[in-house]
Amino acid sequence: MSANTPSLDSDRLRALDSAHHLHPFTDTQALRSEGGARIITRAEGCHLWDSEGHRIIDAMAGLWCVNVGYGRRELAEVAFEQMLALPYYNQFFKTATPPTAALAAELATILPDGFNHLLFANSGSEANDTMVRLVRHYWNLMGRPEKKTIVTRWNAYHGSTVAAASLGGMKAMHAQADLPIPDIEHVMQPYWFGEAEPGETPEAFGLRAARAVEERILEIGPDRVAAFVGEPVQGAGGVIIPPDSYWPEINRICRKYDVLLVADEVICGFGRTGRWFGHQTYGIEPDLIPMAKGLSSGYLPISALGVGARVADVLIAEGGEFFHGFTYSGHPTAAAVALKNIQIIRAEKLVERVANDTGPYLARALESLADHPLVGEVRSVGLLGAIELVADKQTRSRFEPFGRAGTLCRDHCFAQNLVMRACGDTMVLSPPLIIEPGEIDEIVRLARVCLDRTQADLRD
Ligand code: PXG
Repeated sequence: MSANTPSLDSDRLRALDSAHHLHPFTDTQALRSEGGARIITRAEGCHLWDSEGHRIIDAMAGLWCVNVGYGRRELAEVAFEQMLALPYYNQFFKTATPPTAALAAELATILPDGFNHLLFANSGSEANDTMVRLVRHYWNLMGRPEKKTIVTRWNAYHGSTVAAASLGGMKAMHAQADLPIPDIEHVMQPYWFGEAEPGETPEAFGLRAARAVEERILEIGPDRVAAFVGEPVQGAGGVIIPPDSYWPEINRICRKYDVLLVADEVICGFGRTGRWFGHQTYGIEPDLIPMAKGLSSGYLPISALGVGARVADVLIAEGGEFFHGFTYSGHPTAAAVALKNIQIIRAEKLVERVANDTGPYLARALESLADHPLVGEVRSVGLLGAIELVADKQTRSRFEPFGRAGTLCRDHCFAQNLVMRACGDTMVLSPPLIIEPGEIDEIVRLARVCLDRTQADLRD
């Protein structure tokens, strides 16, 4: 427990938390009835410790974000130094701060050609809101104000603000807040395992899913479509890895109808797929790139929107003042941490390590679970993995009610001190990029125990 945390015992902490804290994406009543939250007190590398002293392996890197692993002194030191020198200053009104300028320049070196400009924000949701505002502003500047509709996918996740939740395709989120906002439309996702017709190859399915975008553009009218937004690999939707045919066809369609292409790199960025960015893994040619999470490995909140030349040139030459920004846009302490984080990723060759070593190792390790009776498919790219839980391996039918198998499995993981997420009946993992083969073995060994126990529960 840190020096600043009052030394309360875990039961007292849990009671206070239950009494006062409304957690994100949480049924408070259910959490209370289950005895409250698990309290995480420290972490090192790929492991967490809770207030009861359990050592937990974190196969999710927090929430897909702690790319360089926990316990990095260099990041703490850089934050400390920056806080002493200049904890905060804004970037409005003709001022800049050294770490923020340096971070923008550093990002321009790792982004693709033409991406020389960044807008900063504090979360992935804010980066996506910024993107929506910029897309609308761009088409207005182009003298095409009717080009307003943004096409996205069902089961995508782009954040929790009004615009970001609207872009996302999570129906439960829409239902609670009367979303989506106007001018956002959803099409099918490239989820071969879940949505392909019997006998349909991944390649044919990928083309069909991409052409759903084209059909929608034609229905709306190309003159009214502003942008298509997608995660290179859908993360929170269940690590949906698109067939190879999907993204090249999306590139073609977006170019053909003059639709901006946005690659939401909030999860895929900063080495997760074995390249610096997921769009490089899939040959996506984006115009705008929202990023967050791995940008600072979650050590401080910071996000950015990479703006490609097509939009940046118009914005700068013709846009005048862009009336947008947050108090903490380009926060100098967060920027200093992000810059150091990128230097660590570079120095330790973590991207190359994911591509050549740990990514292939994870793929082989997951493959060893494919024979399990509950497992319908395993898939991975880089250090993003998924295990599909099914009632029948041949027909891919699911257990009823949908989501129960995933919840049971996740609870067994919890009890085994393994953090793995359940997205419906898909177990997903996204460990820190510093993970060692032995730790991948530990995850897969524990996962098998959890699958066995889940199967036993489902039989009862
Ligand atoms: N885009 C993508 C692709 C994301 O995964 C966001 C935007 C929003 O980022 P912020 O920083 O506003 O949360 C995300 C966030 C989960 C989970 O349970 C996933 C996210 C956030 C919280 C939980 O899988 N992704």
